[in-house]
Amino acid sequence: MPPSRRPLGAAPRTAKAAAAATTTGTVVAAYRRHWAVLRDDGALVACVLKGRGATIAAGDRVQVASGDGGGVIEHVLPRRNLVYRSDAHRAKLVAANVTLVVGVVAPDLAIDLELLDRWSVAAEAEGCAFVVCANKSDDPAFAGFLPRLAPWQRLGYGVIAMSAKHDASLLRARLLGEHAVLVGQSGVGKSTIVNALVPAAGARVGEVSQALGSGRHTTTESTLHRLPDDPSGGWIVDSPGMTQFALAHLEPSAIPAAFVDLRPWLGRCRFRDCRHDREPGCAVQEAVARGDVARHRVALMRTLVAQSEAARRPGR
Ligand SMILES: Nc1nc2c(ncn2[C@@H]2O[C@H](COP(=O)(O)OP(=O)(O)OP(=O)(O)O)[C@@H](O)[C@H]2O)c(=O)[nH]1
Ligand SMILES: [Mg+2]
Ligand SMILES: [Zn+2]
Repeated sequence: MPPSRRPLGAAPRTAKAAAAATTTGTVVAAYRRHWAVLRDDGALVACVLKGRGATIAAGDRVQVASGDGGGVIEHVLPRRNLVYRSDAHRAKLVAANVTLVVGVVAPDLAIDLELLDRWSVAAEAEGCAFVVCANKSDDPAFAGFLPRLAPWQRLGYGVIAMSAKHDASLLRARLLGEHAVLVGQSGVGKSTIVNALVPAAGARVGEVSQALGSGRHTTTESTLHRLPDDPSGGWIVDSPGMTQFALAHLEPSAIPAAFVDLRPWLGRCRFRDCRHDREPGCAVQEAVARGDVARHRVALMRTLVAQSEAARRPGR
């Protein structure tokens, strides 16, 4: 939808009009070289970027000038964080200014539960809360699936069991006032959840594509939706499904503290630069030996640190 236009080249008549030509807004979707921005006055405008090279993701706050038939992003306002995800081939921005990461899983798919660890680490590293959404509670396999999520509950993360097809109110209550992103493998129901929470979302779901005869319908870009009737301005980002979630972009030194269960032991090892492997006096390995920390969590931490260091090595 284009913003109100004035004839090309005509100067704004008053100082007030000049001020009105620039407004702030929130990026709702990012495409290759253009962005959909929801201006604070409620208008949705297609924008291009002034200059080049800026990183812009859904959730970014931007200063937008009215242009001919659209808008121009003049600059990106300072952001509190930027949630990334990556696979073996490339990194992808998920969203900016996030307060809550929602990891969605479902019983009917071969779910790689290590992804829950990776999502929670991504959330902790960006200063976000993390919650697990166990979707498709109407599926017969759900009763056998839910107990598998107990380890994340023990780490202190909430687990919300629900069926997006029937009732998303438990999740909605958790989302109020949050700037949330849904992450999860393809087909777990992220777009169905967004449709249940935001009736006007028009988020694309499997049924749509079936109706169109094109088989599965997969989300290809992150898209932000404002939660209706949330006076505190909550929003939710639907993101494309991914089977891998590499975190090579995280600072190696920041990774151990992103594991909530390791935090109490960090800084207590005999060596200040302890890698928590086989060093004598390693408080983390001692916690593993006592059964206070799961061995696979430390193994994942060390894998992520090694990958992050490898990605920073010169000549790569
Ligand atoms: N039984 C059941 N099916 C569901 C539920 N939620 C979603 N589905 C179905 O699961 C399939 C995938 O749903 P989507 O919402 O497209 O999944 P998605 O996570 O957005 O997938 P991608 O966009 O590929 O990442 C569709 O056929 C939905 O109808 C649920 O609560 N119960
Ligand atoms: Mg989807
Ligand atoms: Zn150690």
